[in-house]
Amino acid sequence: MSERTDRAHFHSASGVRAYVGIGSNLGEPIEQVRRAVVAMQALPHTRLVRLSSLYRSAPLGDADQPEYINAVAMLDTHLHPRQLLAALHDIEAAQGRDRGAGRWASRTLDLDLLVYGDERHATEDLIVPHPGIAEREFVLHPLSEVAPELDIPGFGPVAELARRCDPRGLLRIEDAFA
Ligand code: A4P
Ligand code: MG
Repeated sequence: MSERTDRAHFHSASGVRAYVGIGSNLGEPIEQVRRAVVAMQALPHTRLVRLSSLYRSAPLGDADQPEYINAVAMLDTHLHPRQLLAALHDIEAAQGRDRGAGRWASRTLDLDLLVYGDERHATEDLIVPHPGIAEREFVLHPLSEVAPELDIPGFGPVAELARRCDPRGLLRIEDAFA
């Protein structure tokens, strides 16, 4: 844990604002996303502040797999980034995520820590902001929906990045809380 992270952790009474990317393309994806949201609402020392609409998206990587449902959650948390990531991995596991399936393979649930406050951190087990954040339409569009003013550390304003990212293959399907 870097000194920077500790400062971020103790900085604000409401905790650190973090964003989580949610993705699923197996086993009733919309239901998987809803269950993940319920599980995140139950995380200790964490408050789910806002959730994007759900988006249907064409698979990145191996095209021969079902389309994804993606969304982004805004959290305020007192968990350190590694604690938060471990808790997200626990939620994935509880929803039957098969980690043996390989990178970019179909999955019941993928929870990526996209942004953790103004933290910039890169070690083998944790990279924030998430390295793919600036190229992915299924991340940038829901992220700019929940946080249009966000300046992604090291990448720039999310609204600008989203404007430059072709939303082809992305379809906003519903308000998750509707
Ligand atoms: N890790 C390091 N930093 C992070 C972070 N910020 N958030 C480590 C999450 N995990 C992080 O992740 C692999 C390792 O990265 C973990 O051990 C973790 O400690 P993973 O979730 O086990 O593996 P993965 O998801 O297969 O790999 P990765 O790189 O996260 O893949 P992506 O980038 O999530 O891609 N197409 C559409 N349309 N929508 C999708 O959501 N998702 C993927 C997966 C491919 N295509 C997609 C979508
Ligand atoms: Mg992942």
